[in-house]
Amino acid sequence: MILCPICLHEFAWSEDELYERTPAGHYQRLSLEHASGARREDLLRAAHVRCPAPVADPSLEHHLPYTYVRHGRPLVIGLVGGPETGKTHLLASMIGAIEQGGLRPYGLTADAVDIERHAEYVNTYVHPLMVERTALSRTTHRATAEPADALLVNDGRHTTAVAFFDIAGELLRSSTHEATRFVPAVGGLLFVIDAATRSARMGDESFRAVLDRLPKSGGRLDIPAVIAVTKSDSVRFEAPVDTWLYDEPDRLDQMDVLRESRDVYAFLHRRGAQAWLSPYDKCRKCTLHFVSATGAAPTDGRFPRGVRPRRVLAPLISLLAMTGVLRGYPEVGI
Ligand SMILES: Nc1nc2c(ncn2[C@@H]2O[C@H](COP(=O)(O)OP(=O)(O)O)[C@@H](O)[C@H]2O)c(=O)[nH]1
Ligand SMILES: [Mg+2]
Ligand SMILES: [Zn+2]
Repeated sequence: MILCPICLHEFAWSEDELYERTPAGHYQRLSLEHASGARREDLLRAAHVRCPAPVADPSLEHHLPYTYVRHGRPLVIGLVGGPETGKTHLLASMIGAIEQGGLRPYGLTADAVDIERHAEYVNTYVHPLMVERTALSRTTHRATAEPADALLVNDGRHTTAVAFFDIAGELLRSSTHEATRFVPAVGGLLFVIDAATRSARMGDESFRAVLDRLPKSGGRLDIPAVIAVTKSDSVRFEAPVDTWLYDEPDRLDQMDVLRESRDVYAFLHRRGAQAWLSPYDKCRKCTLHFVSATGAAPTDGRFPRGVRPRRVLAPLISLLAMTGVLRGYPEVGI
């Protein structure tokens, strides 16, 4: 049985039903009947398996690479935070940074799980933000249980599908809404806090909605979590935010993550934002980060001087390390 990282449908698959992708982007049945040895391996590397989940519309049909199906379960990462905290911009900025090779310093490469869907995500979110310099409108946000994007992350030996879910905070309070279907499958949590907010009310609710729904042992959650304080550009003149934001190394090291976590904790604590720290209290493994998805606030829906993301991959790197996708990067204990 495998878990589809695109729709979270669980299904069994067999080698007799493989597909290949044509240059035009269609999928057709692939026969391995007369292939053996190296030729067979070659065909398998490019083969796909069709996800049998029923879809409302044929364009939603999707295929998973055989390389993924062979390697097991996806890592499902859920972005959690109240409305307008900056989740959608942060994710677009993270995927943009990955597209630009941001995982390479860690020895990781990334490919699309589904080429068409990834391209659609890039065209709808990443490109408008990074290239056209426009702020993403709320109307582009979908309220379904589909992940925003899914990538195959490879460390040279293992491939893991990493699926990102960006769900509107208000929907998380309902345990029956379609959009919250990802919650039980989640393997990593990315809690998003707006650096400029003073009120802890909404964030607290969406955080609690998720934290309450996940199984705990000894009162605590074993799912690794990160807290990303986004829009940190809006508090950039406050020490020590400035040093973290504008002094970004190519490759994070352990001590940096530890020191940054302490600084973010102190920053939130000082603002009386204890409610925001609940993931830190509830999750056994949790690191904290200052990030900026855009580098500045938009003016009339645009970023006239371009979008300059800061430290957007740090929370992801920490999650990949804590979940074991990124090996040889020992965990931080805070
Ligand atoms: N200053 C600043 N504004 C941001 C940043 N990221 C997002 N925003 C703005 O915050 C608002 C909400 O962002 P959005 O990603 O839609 O929030 P979501 O509802 O949590 O998905 C939008 O107006 C964005 O332009 C950032 O890093 N810095
Ligand atoms: Mg959003
Ligand atoms: Zn599926």
